[in-house]
Amino acid sequence: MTDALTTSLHANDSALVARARQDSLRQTYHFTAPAGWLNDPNGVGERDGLYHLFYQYNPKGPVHERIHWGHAVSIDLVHWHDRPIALTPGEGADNDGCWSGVLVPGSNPPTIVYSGRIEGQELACLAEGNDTLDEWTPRAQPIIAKRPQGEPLTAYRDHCVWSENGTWRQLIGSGIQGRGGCAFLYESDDLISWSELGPLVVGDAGGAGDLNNVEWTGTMWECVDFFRMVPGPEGETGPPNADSADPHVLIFSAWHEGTTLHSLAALGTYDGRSFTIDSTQRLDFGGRFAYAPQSFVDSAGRRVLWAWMQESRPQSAQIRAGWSGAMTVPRRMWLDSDLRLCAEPVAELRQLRDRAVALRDGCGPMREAESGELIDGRVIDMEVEVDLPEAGHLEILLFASPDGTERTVLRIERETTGMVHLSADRSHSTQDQTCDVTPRSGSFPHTDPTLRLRVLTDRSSLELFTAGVSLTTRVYPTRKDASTIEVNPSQSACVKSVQIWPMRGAEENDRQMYPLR
Ligand code: DQQ
Repeated sequence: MTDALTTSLHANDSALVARARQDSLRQTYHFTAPAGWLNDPNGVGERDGLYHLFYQYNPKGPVHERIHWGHAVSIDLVHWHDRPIALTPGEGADNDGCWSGVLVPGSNPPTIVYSGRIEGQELACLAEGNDTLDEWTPRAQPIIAKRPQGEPLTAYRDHCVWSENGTWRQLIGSGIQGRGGCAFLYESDDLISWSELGPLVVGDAGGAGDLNNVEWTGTMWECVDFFRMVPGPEGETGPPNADSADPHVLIFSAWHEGTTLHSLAALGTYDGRSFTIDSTQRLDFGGRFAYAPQSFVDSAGRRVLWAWMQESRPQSAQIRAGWSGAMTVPRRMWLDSDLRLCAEPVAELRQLRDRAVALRDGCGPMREAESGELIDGRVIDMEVEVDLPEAGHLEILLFASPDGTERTVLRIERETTGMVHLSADRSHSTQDQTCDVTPRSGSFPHTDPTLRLRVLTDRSSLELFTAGVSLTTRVYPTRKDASTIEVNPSQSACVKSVQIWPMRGAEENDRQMYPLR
């Protein structure tokens, strides 16, 4: 299609982009689609010094329909440049959508394995790309023609592909009815013909299905991501390897009958045929707000992960806004010595920090207004160091109007049990009664009295990191003045330092729904 024709065909697209840009709740330094709908990160990777982020994308509007693969590239994980849409639903097995998948690490030609959707079901499909990863040719037929035959499945989609001892291996997320979520293992010499090796692991759906249980593993596992990781802050990480005694991690997103619950990480041992789970942990205390994560290892050896920050306002509001869905900031992942999977924002994010504003040190409450500098607290990076004795706590008010009627409260409390409790109270985060404002919380073991907190706000998103733990959520303040920050320690707590950096936006100008080469 010529550029002129493309431009006229998509005359309304610029209106959608303009509408999304006008929304004062749209992120400024987190990755979002030009407008329309975004969900899972897909095909994340680094090739020839360039980072690639593909993603579930509907360029027609902010609803989950006929999903394409959007594509953007970056040299620093922070500034992204749109590339042409990589996958578009076609005539064959992906007629109704190109659902999640991966850019196969080390594939040549570059290869995407994804879930083609047709008539309400998904099958494994494959597309081959050119050197720049801008042009993709999908194969007409699925590479695995049928779901595993045997016990009835709840669903079957999403892929993790790696090379192990000279062969390709693949996991496909699924669930066995009446038993639990699972991942099926396959093997191939050429990425095209695959033999089924059976389930790698089957979870325990535990019967009833308590949607409020933040650790429930669901009846289906979406977006499986499987890798090997050596414990330690700089521990080596790579694809699964049955010859290694290193811990293996299986990240999956627990799903039940259409409800996206939360992402979990299972730690255990891999013997080439099966994965024995020793422990399961929450990936993020925000639950569904850090959903469908996918990670890759970059050329520096870091494991970097993104997740989809779902919306918490109704679909009608998303349609009015012209956009839906953002990525978390890219997170560096590592395993601590207790085999807890940890996360922190990648160091590159700091380049977006504007001049720092420091609040006075001390033990009483403090407001950012006291610093004498006006900060828009809706788009900040903040570091707080606090000494919290047992039963001491700290509250950080964010997105707060000066009269306090709108506010989101992060609370960090040291319990007497050696645990630290994190919570986000969103009950007063907006006056828009249609938004979901249920609280988010979780506890983790931590005995050091000093806690270092990192808080990132970006207009309608909030990410808290401390000691490798994360809590991600969304908020939709309605008041224009809901931009102040307050730090309130309990009497026994002492704030050692508070630094706030207004963040510069990272989005490029003139984005298009159908980016041209
Ligand atoms: N999103 C994709 C699926 C995946 C789900 C469809 C997870 O492939 O299971 O957009 O959010």
